[in-house]
Amino acid sequence: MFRNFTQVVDYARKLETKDLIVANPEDRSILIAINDAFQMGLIRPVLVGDKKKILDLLMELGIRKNGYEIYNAVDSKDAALVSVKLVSKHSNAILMKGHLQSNILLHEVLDKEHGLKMDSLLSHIGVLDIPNYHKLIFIADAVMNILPSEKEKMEIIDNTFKFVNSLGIYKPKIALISAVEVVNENIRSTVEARNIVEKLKDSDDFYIGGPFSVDIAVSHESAKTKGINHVVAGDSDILVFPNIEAANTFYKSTTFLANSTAAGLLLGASNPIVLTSRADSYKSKLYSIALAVVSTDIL
Ligand code: COD
Repeated sequence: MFRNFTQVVDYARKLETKDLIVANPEDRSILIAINDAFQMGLIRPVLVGDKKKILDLLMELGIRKNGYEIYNAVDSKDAALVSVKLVSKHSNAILMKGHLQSNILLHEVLDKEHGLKMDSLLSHIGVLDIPNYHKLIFIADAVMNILPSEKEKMEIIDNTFKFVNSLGIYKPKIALISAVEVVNENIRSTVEARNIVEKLKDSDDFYIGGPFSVDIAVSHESAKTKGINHVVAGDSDILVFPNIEAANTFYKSTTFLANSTAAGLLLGASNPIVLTSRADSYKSKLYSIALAVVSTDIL
C-alpha cells in the first residue's frame, strides 16, 4: 500500500523501464521531470514537438540528448496525433500530455481509428498528498468528463475503485460529493448520489456514502457536528465530484492554496496516460510519471 509519492517512485524504480511518449514537451518543468524519470531508469523518453525548441531547451537545462528519441511536429494538434499513434503501436508505452491543451490530446486519444479508447469510459484520477489529511486522497473527475450522467458516474467509480484497490488500498471509502448531505430535488448531484449509494451500498469491494459536502467527507469533527455517523465520513479515500468544475476547483485549490502535491492519470484507455495541468509543479509531473509506470505493472 502506497502512503505517499516517495513510495510510488521507489516502487517504480524496481520495475521494467517503459517508453514515455510526450506530446509537446517544450516546457522546462516537464523536461526536468522527464529527465529525472529517465535518470532513475523509470522511462525512455520519446519527445514529439518543435524539435529545434526541444533541443534548445535541453541544452539550456544542461541535459544531454543521448538516449532521447525526438520527432518533429508542426503544431500541438500534430504532436498529439503523432504521439497517440506512436503509443498505440506499443502496448508497453505511456502517453504524457506536455505543454498543450488537454482537449487537443483527448480528442486524438478518443479517435476511433488511431486512438487509445477501448470499450470502457475514460476518466481522470487525481491523486493528492494534502499535508492536512492523514492519507493520500483520490479525486474524480477533474479533467475528462464534463458533466457525467448517473450511469457515467458508476463507470467512473468502477475505474477509480479498480485503480485505488490495485495500489493496495483494501475496501476504499468512496464519498459522493455535493453541496449538502440531504437530498434536494433541485440539486441533481444529491439525487444521483442517493441513487448510486442505493445501488452500490452492499458492495463487498468498497464502502460508499453520500451525498456529502466535502467537509463531511474529510473531517470527523464536521461529520459529528452535522450528525452524520457513516464509515466513510471523515475518512474518505475517494471523492467523486458532480462535475468537472467542482472537481477541478478542488484539485487546484488544494494544490495552489493548501501546499498539496498532485499526480494525475487518465484511466480506462489501452495505455496509461499522464495528464497533469500545465501549471502543475515539476514534482507533480515526476510523480505522475512514476504512478503511470506503477499502473502498467498493477492493472
Ligand atoms: N470515455 C470514452 N469515450 C468517450 C469519452 C470518455 N470519457 N468522452 C467522449 N467519448 C467518445 C464519444 O462517445 C464519442 O464516440 C467520441 O468519444 C467523441 O465524443 P465527443 O464528440 O464528446 O468528443 P469531443 O472531442 O468533442 O470531446 C471529448 C473531450 C474529452 C475533449 C471533452 O469531453 C472535453 O473537452 N473535456 C474536457 C477537457 C478539458 O478541457 N479539461 C480541462 C481540465 S485540464
